[in-house]
Amino acid sequence: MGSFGKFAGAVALLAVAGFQSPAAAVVIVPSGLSTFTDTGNETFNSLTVGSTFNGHTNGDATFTGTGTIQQVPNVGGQYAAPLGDETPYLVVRVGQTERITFANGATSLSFFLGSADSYNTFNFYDKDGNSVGSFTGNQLLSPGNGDQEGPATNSFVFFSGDFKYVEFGTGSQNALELDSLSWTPGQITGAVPEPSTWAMMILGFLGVGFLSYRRRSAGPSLRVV
Ligand SMILES: [Ca+2]
Ligand SMILES: [Ca+2]
Repeated sequence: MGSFGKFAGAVALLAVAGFQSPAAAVVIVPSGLSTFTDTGNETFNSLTVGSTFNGHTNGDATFTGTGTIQQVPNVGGQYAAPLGDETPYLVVRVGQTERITFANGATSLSFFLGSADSYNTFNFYDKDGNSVGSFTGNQLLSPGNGDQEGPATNSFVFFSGDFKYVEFGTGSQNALELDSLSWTPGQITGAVPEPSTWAMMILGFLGVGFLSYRRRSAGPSLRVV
């Protein structure tokens, strides 16, 4: 294979490898923030208390599922507001799930988790539905015993990674309660060029390579000085 052939092969390999950056798994980032403040992309405050708000959209995020909006007063054995929270918040009870799907994926997520329980689940998925992170309430805020009064089980939690959607659940016991949700939009769809764009880019690379090959082959008399 000539030098131009090798060059073109290398360009093709780089084009395939370089644009498929591996997605980062979702990890917990310790926050240490246990004082409730109702801020963020979604405070749930504009939603109707008692509603499932299924299909609600907020910017690039779409909420689907059977979770409901609740607000103080608490209902024993059913749900309790996160510590210090007197505003509307999200509750997921037994048999319910709440999914948040991000149009272009997301690279971070945070919220104030109330009365963390060991059976609360927080599952992250990529655009193909593969798990990229799976956590329990006990992993987020230990000891995950559902305490409604202490900062250990009522605190902001942060996640970092690449994901398309996240799903909240609570197994066979009540309940998962959270508020003050924020996220960073990702680039899952925006980063993938259309096929025609790919063809133009590869042709462009090959053209540059061919010109450089021609210049090298022509000898020193044609060099621009
Ligand atoms: Ca709220
Ligand atoms: Ca709880």
